[in-house]
Amino acid sequence: MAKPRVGSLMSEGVLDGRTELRPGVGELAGRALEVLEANWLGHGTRPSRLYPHQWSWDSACIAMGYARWNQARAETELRSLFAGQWSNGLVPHIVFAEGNGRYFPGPDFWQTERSPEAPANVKTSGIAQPPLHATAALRLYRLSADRKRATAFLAELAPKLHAWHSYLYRERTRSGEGLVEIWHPWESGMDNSPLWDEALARLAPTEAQIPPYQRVDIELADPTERPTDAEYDRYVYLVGLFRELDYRADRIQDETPFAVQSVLFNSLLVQANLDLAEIARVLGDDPEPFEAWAEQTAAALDARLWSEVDALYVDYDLEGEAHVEARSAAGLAPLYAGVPTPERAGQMIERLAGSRVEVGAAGWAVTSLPPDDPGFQPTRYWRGPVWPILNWVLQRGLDRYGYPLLAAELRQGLIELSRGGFWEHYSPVTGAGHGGESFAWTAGLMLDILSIEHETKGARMEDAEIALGADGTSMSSHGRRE
Ligand code: 2M8
Repeated sequence: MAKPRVGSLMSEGVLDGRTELRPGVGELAGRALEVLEANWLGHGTRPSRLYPHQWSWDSACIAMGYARWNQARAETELRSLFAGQWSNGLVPHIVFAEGNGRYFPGPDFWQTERSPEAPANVKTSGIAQPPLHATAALRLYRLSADRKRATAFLAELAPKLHAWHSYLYRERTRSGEGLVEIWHPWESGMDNSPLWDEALARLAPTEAQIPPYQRVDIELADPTERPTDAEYDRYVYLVGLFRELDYRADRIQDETPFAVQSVLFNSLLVQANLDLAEIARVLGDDPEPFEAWAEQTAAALDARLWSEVDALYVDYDLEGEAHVEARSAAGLAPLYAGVPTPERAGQMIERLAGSRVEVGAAGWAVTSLPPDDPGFQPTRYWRGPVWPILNWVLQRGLDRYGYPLLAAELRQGLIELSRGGFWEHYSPVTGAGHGGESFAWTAGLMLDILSIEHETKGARMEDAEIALGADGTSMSSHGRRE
């Protein structure tokens, strides 16, 4: 199958007028900041109209995006997310902004008050999302205009990050091997990826086992781009089960019919541990425990999840007692964390999980499912579209292993796509945006991509409308200071 080319469609003007704007880098950053501003809830940032609360890994990416531009806002973003942290250390995947917009499942469905470990004054979900938070906090420190202030913020956040990682190692590993497990597809961040199909197919809940519910997402978004009802039944069934178990981690681990060691989740955790070790060094604390976690998880990824045939790391289904059959660019994530040997890295980069598509004249990106996979659907959620986070992870990995040209081309692909707007995801066939529009997560990652471009190429980032204040505050294109 020929690789789809986005660029030709763009240059021929087949796509709508949005792509004709071709703003300069500074203007792109300004637009990204406007998207963040439009999604600001007063204490944290919602991903988009479709997701009217604070999401865990979205917020980490948003804070990272703000790092160069608005130190105060980045701190507030993380502080607000961690206000929802449970006493056992769990950072929940949603911190609800009550009374704000419609979303299912909301706090009434989660009923996390059943757990004495849930915070009393903040409503949250009861499951996790990938751990990017220490990485965001360190990035914030490194890009800060005001180092003293940034150090104080690190000191405030470090114990919470420590508690979060402790939770993962204490409650989410088995037999001390160092790979953490997810108990719900939502915990992977890649909700309806084919990676979970086999494990979900085994669940087959009866009607009586599925608590009554009504989807909101398909009222607000195109149902052909969203997960199916059969998938939602299983998502809801699992939440119902965790709710019945009062969110007790020990009981869930014993009883959950869905438990997977995710390559992406564990890779992000390895790097987050390394970043936590660095934070400890900055604060004059002992980095060793975090380095030990990083080493343990990296070694387990390498020993247990590498597939020589595919030149890729593959997830492990603990309930099915088998490696997951589906392949996705998420399996390249260990590059990001420095896990593979240079030789393995070379093999991975040569194949790129078969997921590479060209974007524009000089860019490319990876899709969420290889275009030649029979299940590839270019606009259905995690079953084909180009997703910014997977590409952000990969470009970091390429730089890390000494492939700066490839990394720069990948960033170029993302920049090209973002010129058509900050969408939740993009069709690898047409380059058009899909899912939620004016998406904060995408805007946050683009700001970080532009920062990396600045660091690696010295690209001009200054824009008449965006001036970084000497006090570490920034002026947005609205002319407002924070
Ligand atoms: C998507 O997930 C939520 C559930 O958490 C949903 O579909 O309702 C995923 O893409 C997830 O990774 C993301 O964090 C969230 C908000 O952007 O949306």
